[in-house]
Amino acid sequence: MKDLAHIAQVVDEAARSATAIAQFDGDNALNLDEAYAVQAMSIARRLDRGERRVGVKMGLTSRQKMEQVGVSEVVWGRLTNAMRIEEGGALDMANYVHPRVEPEIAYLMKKPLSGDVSPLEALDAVEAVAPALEIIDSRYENFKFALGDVIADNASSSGFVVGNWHAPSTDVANLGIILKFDGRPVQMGSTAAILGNPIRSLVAAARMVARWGERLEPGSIVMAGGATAAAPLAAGVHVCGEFQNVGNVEFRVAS
Ligand code: 0L1
Ligand code: MG
Repeated sequence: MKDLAHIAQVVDEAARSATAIAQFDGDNALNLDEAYAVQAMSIARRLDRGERRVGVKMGLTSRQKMEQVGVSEVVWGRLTNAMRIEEGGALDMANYVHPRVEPEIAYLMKKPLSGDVSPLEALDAVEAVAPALEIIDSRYENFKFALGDVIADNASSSGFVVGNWHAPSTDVANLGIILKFDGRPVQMGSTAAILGNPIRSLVAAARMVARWGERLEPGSIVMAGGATAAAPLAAGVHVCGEFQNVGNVEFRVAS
C-alpha cells in the first residue's frame, strides 16, 4: 500500500528546500489518480503554511514541450501567491533546483468555469489576457520523470510572471514570441503552439479541474502552457518574453 501523504511530504519538502529527489518508481510508481491526490495533498501543506491559491497552470500543452520531457499528456497544477514574481522583478536561483523559463499566455477569470465548455463559453468567463512567463523546476534529478511523478510534483510549477492585462477580445491565437536572455534570442515560437490556440487550454483546464471537484474561480489566473521549449536559467541573466501585439514581460535572475 502506497503512503500518498508521505509522498506528498517528500515532494513538498523537495520544493521547499530546492533539493532534487529520485522518481517514484517500482512499488511507489504513481497512477494518475494517485498522482493528482499527492499534488492536492502537497498543495494543502503549502496552504497550511499560509500560502493562498491564486489559480491553475496547464502543462505539456505543446508538442515541443512533450518532446522535451518525453511525456505525451496535458497536465495541470495549482498556483499559489508565493509562486508569483513581480513583472520586472528578480528570482533567486537558491530557491530552485534547476529552473527553466517558458513563454505562455495567462487568462484572468471573471466568472467561474468548470466541466465541459465550448471555447466561446470559456472566453465569456475571461476578464483579461496577458503575456506571461512560467518558471518550471522539476524537483526530480536531471528533470527526468514519468507522468505520475510530474503530476505529483505540481506539474513542475515553481514561478510565474504576468505582463500587462489586455481586453479578453484581444486575439492571442497566433502571436509571434521571442524569448531573449540578455537581449539574445534563445527560443522563438507562436502562441498557436499551445494546443493550436490557447483558448483550448482554458477549455481543457475547466474540464480537468472539474474531475477533481474544482472550478476556475473568478479573480484567479490560468497559465495556458508553454509556447516553446523551456530554456534553462542561469545566474545573472535578464529574461524577456517579447509577444507580438501584447508587449513584453521581463524578470532577472539574481547573480
Ligand atoms: O509547464 C509545463 O509545461 C511543464 C509541465 C511539466 C513538465 C516539465 O517540467 O517540463
Ligand atoms: Mg508551463
